[in-house]
Amino acid sequence: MTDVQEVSAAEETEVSESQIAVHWREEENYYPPATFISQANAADPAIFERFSEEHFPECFKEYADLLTWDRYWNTTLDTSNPPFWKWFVGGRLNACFNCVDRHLASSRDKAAFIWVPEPEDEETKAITYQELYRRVNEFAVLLRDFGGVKTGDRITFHLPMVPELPVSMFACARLGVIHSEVFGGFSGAACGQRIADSESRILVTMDAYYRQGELIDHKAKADEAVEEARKQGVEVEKVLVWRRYPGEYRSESPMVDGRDFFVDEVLKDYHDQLVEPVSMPAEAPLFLMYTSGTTGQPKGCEHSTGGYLAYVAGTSKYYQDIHPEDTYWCFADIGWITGHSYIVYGPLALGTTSVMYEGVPTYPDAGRPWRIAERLGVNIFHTAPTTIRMLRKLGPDEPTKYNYRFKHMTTVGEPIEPDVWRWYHEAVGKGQAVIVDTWWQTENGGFLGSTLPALQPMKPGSCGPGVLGIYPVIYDEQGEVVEAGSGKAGNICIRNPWPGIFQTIWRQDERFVQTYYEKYCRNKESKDWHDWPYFAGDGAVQADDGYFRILGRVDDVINVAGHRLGTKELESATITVDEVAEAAAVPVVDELRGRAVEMYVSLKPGVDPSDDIEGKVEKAIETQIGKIARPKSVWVVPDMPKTRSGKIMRRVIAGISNFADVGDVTTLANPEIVDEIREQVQSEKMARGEVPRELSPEEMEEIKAFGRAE
Ligand code: 6R9
Repeated sequence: MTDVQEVSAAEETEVSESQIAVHWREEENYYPPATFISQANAADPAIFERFSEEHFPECFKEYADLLTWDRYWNTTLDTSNPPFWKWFVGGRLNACFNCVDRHLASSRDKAAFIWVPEPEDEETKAITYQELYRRVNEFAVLLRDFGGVKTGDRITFHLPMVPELPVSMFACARLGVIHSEVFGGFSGAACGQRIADSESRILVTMDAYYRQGELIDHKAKADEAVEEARKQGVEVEKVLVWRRYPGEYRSESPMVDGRDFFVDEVLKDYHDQLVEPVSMPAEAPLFLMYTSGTTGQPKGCEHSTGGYLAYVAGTSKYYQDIHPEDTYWCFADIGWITGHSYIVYGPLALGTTSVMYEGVPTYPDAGRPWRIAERLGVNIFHTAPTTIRMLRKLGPDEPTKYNYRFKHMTTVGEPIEPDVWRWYHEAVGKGQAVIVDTWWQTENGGFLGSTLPALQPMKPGSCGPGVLGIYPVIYDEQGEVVEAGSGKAGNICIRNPWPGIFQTIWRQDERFVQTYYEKYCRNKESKDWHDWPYFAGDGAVQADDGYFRILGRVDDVINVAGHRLGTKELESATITVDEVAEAAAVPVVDELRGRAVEMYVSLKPGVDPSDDIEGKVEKAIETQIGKIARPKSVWVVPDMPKTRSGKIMRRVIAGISNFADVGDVTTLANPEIVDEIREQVQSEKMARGEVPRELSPEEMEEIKAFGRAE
């Protein structure tokens, strides 16, 4: 078929806007080994009945009962002001007490955190529950007496992956102060904006930290942050600076007299002091976590104390299969929701040992994670597809060289290509570990979609069904249910409230309702939760067996001549080419077809770019998806622009492909790659005479909105 014939064929096909063509083949099931099942926290299928819809919302008592309450609640779920759901109303508790104090009696000398610095010759530090208790108390007293904060105030942290971060979090939680951690890799300006939005008067930061073998000067960003916040009308009174090496200042940035203080110096005044945990209402906010939408300012997702903590404790127990004696390593950054829920609050609520690593996965080489796992006896491992791809790319055979054994592994953050999943299973998991592919969002507190590891088989590329007590549904644009097994995609929604759901966007109730509930609300007057499905903003398809395959953000769809193609399926097809390590699909404005696809690929080490690869990628897409999806160009680039949580910034490369503005790149993990790719792609396009016409304002908006990541 010629292009023109394809276009008319496509026009004849009726494709509703919510339906993304889904071309994936069904993958085979994998079953958990008997050794896993025999020890699993959730091994009895009766659990499904306990969490069935007829037992909602009382089923979540099981999660709340994992916590120690100062006062038990009287109403499990209050729906009187939809969609501002309140969980465990009347209950009181303290999150710090639940994660620290209550473990002292049985586990005083057990490691709460094991911290691995990036430099391999620096000593790994174990912080016992007793030590954590002492450090949290001292810092809490400092915040109260020196910082002058009180219950309900906000404090912004701009901290890297160091033990001082959870210490600071728990200190706030102890006082009922709301913490807002800004990912350490973000710019000073990004931090300042979040300080202003949350009206924090105190910024907690660090002088320096290691990344990729380099001691990064971090304090400099605090000055920019304070400046930006001031521009936005908020004055930071104190900047509290932890030091990577207490007593030694490793930043070039001068300390501002009367504003900046070294925490290790001020702490001397609070040596061994204790403060009682403040008993907080279940629905008091515990923290803010900022996330970006496609438009507008970042949203401060406000998470509750009781509902959130119950939800992360419950899901850590059943889905992470954490037992107190496990050594659990979630290889994510605490500056991301995954780290809050599944490095800090969930695992510590269960009293386990949580491993924290300061640096990058491949420093000094791709064997690093496996050396850490072997040395510390890690048996539960949790990371993101981007890390898995990187480790596969740089050291496909490294895991076999180390003698560790994982019983359980997690992937989170992005759809994982089945090919990558299989490497994770075979090479990293040595064919013996169960895998959970957990789908959820910053807004959600904890997992929404996953298999229950001992009771449901795994299927590469699919997260599984809704987790216990979560009832997902796929709607089309008209609000009609898209049936499982229909092969059609649509918008995945959650029909019911759950304890981990965020309470609102900080100080933006209207935006909260509009973004997440307006689309499918059946009756705005209704106080019945059934009328208020939660709109997640992800496209998904549900197979016959009830498993969901997440296609990515609904904005990540490329409409080629009326065919809506999910970026993820294009990328999955591309990654089946042997030489390819990572792939990203973006739209380019195309006179004939409206939009055309451009693929960006990075190659495995040792593979040289060649025309050959371009051909192979085209062929893979043609055979696995169809001619309509054939990319207009395939660009072999050294690396993809990524957020610090590893999500590929498709809007940046879409901007490059369309000769449009790439927007703010200051929060990228690797901003330097942007110019490099732009130079490469645009000069080649100019040489080929492929410079697109000037985009209309609407097209500009579309390109800018492409993808969700910051
Ligand atoms: C936890 C986290 C949320 C978005 C979400 C979706 C994507 C997350 C996924 C996944 C496919 C998974 N996502 N987990 N897609 N499979 N297992 O990542 O939160 O940073 O807010 O991102 O990430 O598109 O909507 P957050």
